[in-house]
Amino acid sequence: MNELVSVRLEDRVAVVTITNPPVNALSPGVPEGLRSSIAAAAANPAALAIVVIGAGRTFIAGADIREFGKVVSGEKLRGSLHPLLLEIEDCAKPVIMAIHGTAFGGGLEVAMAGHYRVMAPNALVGQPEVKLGIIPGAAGTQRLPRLAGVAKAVEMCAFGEPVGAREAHALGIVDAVIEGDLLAGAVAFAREAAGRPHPKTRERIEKLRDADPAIFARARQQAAKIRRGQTAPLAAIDAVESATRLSFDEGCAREAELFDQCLYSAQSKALIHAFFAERGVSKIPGVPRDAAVYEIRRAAVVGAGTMGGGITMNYANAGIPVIVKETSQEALDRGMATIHKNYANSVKKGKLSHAAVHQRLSLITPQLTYDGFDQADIIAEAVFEGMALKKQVFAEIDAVARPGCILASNTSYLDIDEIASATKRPEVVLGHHYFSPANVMRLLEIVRGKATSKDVLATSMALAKKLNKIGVLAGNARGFIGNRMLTPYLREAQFLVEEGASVEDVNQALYDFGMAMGPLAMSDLAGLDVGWRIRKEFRHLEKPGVRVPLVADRLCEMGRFGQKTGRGWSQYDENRQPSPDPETAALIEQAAREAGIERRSITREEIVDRCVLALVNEGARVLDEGIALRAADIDVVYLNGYGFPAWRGGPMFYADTVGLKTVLARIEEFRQHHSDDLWSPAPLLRRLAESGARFTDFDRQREVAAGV
Ligand code: 3H9
Repeated sequence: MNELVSVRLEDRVAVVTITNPPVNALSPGVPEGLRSSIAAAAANPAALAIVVIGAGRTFIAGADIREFGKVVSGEKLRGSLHPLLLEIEDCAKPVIMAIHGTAFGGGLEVAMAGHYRVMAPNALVGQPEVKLGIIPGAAGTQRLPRLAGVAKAVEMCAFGEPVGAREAHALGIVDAVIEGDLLAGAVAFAREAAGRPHPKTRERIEKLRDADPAIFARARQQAAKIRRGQTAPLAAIDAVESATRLSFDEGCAREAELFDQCLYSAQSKALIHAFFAERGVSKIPGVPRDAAVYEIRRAAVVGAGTMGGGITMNYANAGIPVIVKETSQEALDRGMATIHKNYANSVKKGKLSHAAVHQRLSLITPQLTYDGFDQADIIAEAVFEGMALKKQVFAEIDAVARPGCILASNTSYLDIDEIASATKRPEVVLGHHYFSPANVMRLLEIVRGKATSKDVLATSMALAKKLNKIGVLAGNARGFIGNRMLTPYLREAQFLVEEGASVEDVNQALYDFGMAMGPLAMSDLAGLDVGWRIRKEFRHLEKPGVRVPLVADRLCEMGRFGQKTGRGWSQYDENRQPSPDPETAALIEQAAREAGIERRSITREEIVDRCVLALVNEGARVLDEGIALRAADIDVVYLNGYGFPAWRGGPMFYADTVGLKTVLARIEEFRQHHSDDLWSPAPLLRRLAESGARFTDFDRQREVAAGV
C-alpha cells in the first residue's frame, strides 16, 4: 500500500486499486504498492479473494516508458516485476484481475499472473512492446501462449496488435466479459471463485503441446515483410518459441536475454523517441491545451479529386456530415466513383462492413453548388495547386461561409497568407495539408498563417485526432516542413542518377536503408506532373547558376508522369510492377553528357548519405527558422508522411545517432565536391555539432524556454 496502490474490503473481497494517472503505468512505487497490498489482503482473514483494478480510464497500460532511458540494466526493470508476478500467482487466495481500458505490455503480464481475468466489453489486451523495439520482459512471452495458444501469442507478441474482449474471451486470455459495472462484476466473480481451486497460468501447459513449427516459420517470414529491418519482432518469435521447448523458468531466462538485447538496441531508442514525439506534437507554446475548441459538426470540401475525395472520406469516417463540391458533373461522378471504390476495397479486405460503408456514404453529399456551405463549421479546399485558382476559391467561400467557420487549404507548397488575403477573415484561414492517399496516411500538417488564431489551431489539433490523424504544426514556408525538406532529398536522388548511379541503384539503396520506397519510385507513385506544376509556379525564384535536376522536366514533357501513365523514372506493367526503363536511362545519359557531368560509379553509402543528409541539413534550417517547433516534430512528419523507417526514429533522430559532428563533416565533404549553394551546412547544425549537442537537446531547451 502506498499513494499509488490502495486496498479496501468490499463484500468480503479485498479490492486493490492502482491510481497512477494518466494510464496507470508501472512506475516506481506501483509494483511495490501491488506487492504490499496483495500481501495485506492475503493476510486479512476477512478477505476471501482479491480483485485488482485500475482507477480512472484504464487498467495498467504497461511499464513506465519514461523510465526506460534511466534504466541502467534490464535486470532492474524486470527485477521489479517478474518476482512480483510469481508471488501473485502463488497467492493462497484467488486473485482476479479486472480489466478496463487497456491492459498492455506489463499490464497484460500482471493480469496473466492473476488466477482469473474479467474484462469490460470495450477493453483491449495486448503485448505492444515490439512497437517500442522491445519484447515482453515479465514472462509475457511465456504466459500468453499458455492462455491464448501458441499461434495467437506469436502474432500478438511479434506484431503488437491488441485484441478486444470477445476475442480475448474466446481465446482463453480472460475468463469472463462483464457487461455493466466492472468492479461489481469482478467482486461477484471473486466471491464465486473463492471456493474453487485456482489455476496458475505458468503451470498450464495444455496449449503448448504439439505447437506446429510452421507457426514460427510463417511469423518470421511475415515479420521480414511487414516489419522489414526490425529486430524485436524476431526476438519476440524466438521467445514464444522457447515457451514450447523449455520449462517456464528456462523460457523466462531466454526471454530475459532477448529482452536485454532489445532494450539496449538503437532501434528501441528510436521507436521510443517516435512514441513520445507523436504524443508531443500537440503541445504548442502559447496555445494552452484547453484553448477554446470549436465543435466541428458539419464539413464541406471544395474539389473531389484524389485529395478532395480522400479528405471527404476522412470526415465521413469520423461521423461528420460532409458536402463535396466539384465544378462539373463529370469530375464529381469520377470523384464519387473513387470514393465508392475505396470503400468497396475496405469491405473486400474485411476492414469495414457493408452497413458501415452505407452509413459513411450516407454522410456525403456530392454537389455542384455552394448550397449548404453556410452551415459548415469547416470548409476544406482541395483544388489544383495554383495560387490564382486557390485565391478565387477562397474569395468564393469567404462569400458563403458563416462567421467563425474555419477555412483550410490543402495546398502543399503555397503561401497561406497570400491565400488568406483573398478573404476578409485571415484569422480563420490556415493550411490542412494531407498526404496522399489522404484517407490512409496519418499525417496532417497544420499550417499557421500569420493571422491564424490560437482557437483555430487548437481546434485543428483536436480535429486531427478525431479524424485519426497526427496533426503537426508547421510554419508558412514554401513546402512547409515535409515538402520543403523533400526538395533537396529528391534533388540529390536526381543528381546521383545524372552522376552515374542507375534509377534502380538509388531506389534500392534507400529502400535498404529502410525507406518505404526509393525516392524516384515515390516520385513515380505521386505523379511527376505534381512536381512539374510546382516547379513552373516557382521557376522565377530559381537562383541563376545553381545546378538543378535535368531529367524530371524532360520526362514530363514526354508525357511520362510515372505510374499513372505507365512510364516515368521506371516503366510499369498493368499491375504497377516497375522495371528498368532503357529510354529513361538513355535520357539521363544524354542530359548528363550535354551538361558536361562526368559519370562515375557511386557507392550505396554515398547514395544514402547524400539523400538522407540533405533531409537533415534542410531539417535543421526548418527548425532554426521556427517552421517546425521541434526536431521531433520533423521526425513525426517524416515517419508518418514519407515512409521514413520508424526504427531509425526519423531523420533528425537518425542524425543524432550518427553524431552531429560526423554529419557536419560529411556535409562539408559534399560542399567541397559540389557547391556552397547546395551543401552549405545549416547554421543550427553547425552550432549543435560544435558544442557537442544533439537535436534532442535543442528540443529540450526550446521546450523549457517556451514553457510547454
Ligand atoms: C512494457 O510494458 C514492458 C513490459 O514487458 C515490462 C518489462 C519488464 N509509460 O497515448 P496517449 C502517456 S513496455 C509512460 O495520448 P491514449 C503518454 O505519453 C510498455 N507514459 O493516450 C501521454 O502522456 P502526455 C507497453 C505513458 O488514450 C499519456 O500517457 N505498453 C505510457 O490515446 C496519454 O497517452 C505500451 O506500449 C507508458 N507505458 O492511449 C502502451 N503510455 O499526456 C503505450 C502512455 O504527457 N501506450 N503514456 O503526452 C499506449 O499505447 C497508449 O498511450 C494508450 C492510451 C493506449 C495506453
